[in-house]
Amino acid sequence: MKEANYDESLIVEFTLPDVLECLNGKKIDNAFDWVHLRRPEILDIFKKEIFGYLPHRTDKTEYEVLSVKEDALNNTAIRKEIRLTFSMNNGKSHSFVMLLYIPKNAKKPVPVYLGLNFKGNHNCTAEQDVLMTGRKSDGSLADEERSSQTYRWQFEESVKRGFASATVCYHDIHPDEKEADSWRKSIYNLFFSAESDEEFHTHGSAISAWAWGLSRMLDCLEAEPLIDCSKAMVHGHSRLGKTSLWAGANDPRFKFVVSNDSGCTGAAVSRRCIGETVEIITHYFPHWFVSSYKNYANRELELPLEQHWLISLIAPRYCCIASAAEDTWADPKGEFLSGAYANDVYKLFGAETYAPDAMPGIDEFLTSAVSYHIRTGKHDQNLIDWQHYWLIGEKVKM
Ligand code: GTR
Repeated sequence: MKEANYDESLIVEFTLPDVLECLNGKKIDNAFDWVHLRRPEILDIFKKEIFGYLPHRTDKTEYEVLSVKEDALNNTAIRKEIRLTFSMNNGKSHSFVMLLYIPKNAKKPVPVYLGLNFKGNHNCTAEQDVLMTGRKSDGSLADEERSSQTYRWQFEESVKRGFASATVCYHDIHPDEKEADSWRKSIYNLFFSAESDEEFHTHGSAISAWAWGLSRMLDCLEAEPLIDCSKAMVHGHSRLGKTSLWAGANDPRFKFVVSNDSGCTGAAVSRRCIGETVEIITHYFPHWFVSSYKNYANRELELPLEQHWLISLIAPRYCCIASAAEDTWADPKGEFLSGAYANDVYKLFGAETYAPDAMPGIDEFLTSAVSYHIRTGKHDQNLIDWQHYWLIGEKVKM
């Protein structure tokens, strides 16, 4: 395997594939044609080449409120734990538990942040009586520790600012395991009668399963009277940042999409081959993508798409791309550039992103329809990132 390169001078010269040129050669110059002609084409290209197909809705969906706490987070929030159960007429079913905080003083429906977590709902909150979630395919908890990543979630500060916030552990939707048969413990198991694991991996991926889960969380929140689902905001860190972008591309109900340190096959421009590459990512994490994606290893210049196309699928909605200064593996500059290159599409709607030479200083927030920051520190999500997400959240509120 080729070692990761961090030297900009070694980038092989490339031209970007044209986001506005349809497969039949037609050049898009207005928002209507973008929405009806080019956007569906691009969504299909991403499905075929990288992320596969999202499952569709199940025959039956049930929501069971498992607990309600009226004085959560130091009496600032109402906390709910809700089990979402999905079943098919063939008798198969799958469920996961969502943790939800709603501002206690909400007088009218409030906007909501949704995100998946890595280590279980119990790990995201300081509250010790939250159900432990996040099971691997063998049924064991992925992480038994409580409260070690509360800084990534900032629940109390979010509710104080008038936002609800919800999370589910990603393992409970699709286990993050590279074994070829792990999809059989995922939500996909309800839909796929794939004879072989190979057939599944041709069409489905963990990232599509997780993106599907985010949309199902939003369906459930639509039944909550104190939540305004016309103001839903999806966020995700790293592999879950790739997922939030994919969820935002597929589900236009997400009015604000956050990519936190999503890097390779997230916000970063693949053709730059800085930090993680297609070869590296498909070697270590083959299950995140359809199996054919690995054929682009060391052939990034031949990709029939580029990652700014993914940001363009979110236009004209708000998108925030966040990088971290020490996260060179994710190629901060490449993440920034995708936002700039997506401007071709945003401007069809009269919205604007930013110029490719406008990279802001550390910890400065560049706010436009696509916003960007590069935070001090390492690959993570913390209070500084949230300060930017709340800023855009205030725009979504209006
Ligand atoms: C890394 C992977 C990245 C990123 C990260 C994460 O090891 O190479 O693409 O997604 O994992 O999800 O934490």
